Amino acid sequence: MNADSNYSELEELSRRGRWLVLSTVAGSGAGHVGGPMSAMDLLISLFFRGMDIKPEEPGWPDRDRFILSKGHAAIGLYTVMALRGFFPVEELKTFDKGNSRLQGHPDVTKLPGLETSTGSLGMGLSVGLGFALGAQRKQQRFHTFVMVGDGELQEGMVWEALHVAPRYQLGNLTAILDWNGLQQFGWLKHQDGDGRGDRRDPWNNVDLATIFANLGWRVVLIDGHRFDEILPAIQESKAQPPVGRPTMILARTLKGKGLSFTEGKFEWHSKVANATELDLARRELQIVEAVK
Ligand SMILES: Cc1ncc(C[n+]2csc(CCOP(=O)(O)OP(=O)(O)O)c2C)c(N)n1
Ligand SMILES: [Mg+2]
Repeated sequence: MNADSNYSELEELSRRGRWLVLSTVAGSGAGHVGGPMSAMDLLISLFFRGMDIKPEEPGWPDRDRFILSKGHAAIGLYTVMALRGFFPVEELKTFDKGNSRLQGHPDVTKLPGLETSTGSLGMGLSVGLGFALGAQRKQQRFHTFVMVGDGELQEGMVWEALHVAPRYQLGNLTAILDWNGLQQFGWLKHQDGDGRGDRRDPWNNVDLATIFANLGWRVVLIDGHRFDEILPAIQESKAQPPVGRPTMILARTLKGKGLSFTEGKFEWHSKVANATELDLARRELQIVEAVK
């Protein structure tokens, strides 16, 4: 996976995170798996290395901001926040219950540590742009990170933010595209003239790096599962002058990353693991403790 073994702690956290995603969704009987798995290494990198945060003081004014614009991957974010100490890992068992702080999609009114509510795709980058613009105007030094899905990138509002952020010279803003090549459903075989338009992956063979660069973004293309590429990309983003080019990290990822039966399978976008799958996952992720 990674070229050297300096990242064993992060790899261990990612394995544990992936296990908690799968087992928590199984426990609650509903939720998303594929998107949280593709984002896990990026989230672990942000919360355990990249961002300046204080889990014991989630409202710390100087904290770096993170927005999970692809809010359906909430269980991935909650898992990483729990592992980082924002709340007890045990609380993950309440995921998606009516009175839980851990709603199926992030609810900023419920859980300290969230910066905004998401779930309706398309809005997070605009919110992050507002945070970054406010910080720039008030000369606050925090950095804002926004994770966007590649399916989400089809939402028009994302492109408004993509267009505007460089014009405000928001060097304190970083977008991370979780470019896993899949969305909610698979890609139907394309047939010309079937009257339904082109049904293939809309970003396949699209040179997004050039498009974003031409809009004025500083573009970094990485493997979103290699810590030796993720961590420098995050650090270099934060090192940008706050009045400068915003950064777009194009992270190539694998939906369902980490498990033989979920990798690259759109069916695992939102699916509940059965007992056999949980057993297999425990072995593949090298989870030793007995879990529910
Ligand atoms: C505005 C809006 N339209 C549709 C949905 C339903 N929806 C939830 S996830 C999803 C697919 C998202 O794909 P992508 O952004 O690629 O996420 P990932 O592959 O990382 O799971 C859709 C269509 C939604 N949440 N919001
Ligand atoms: Mg996707």
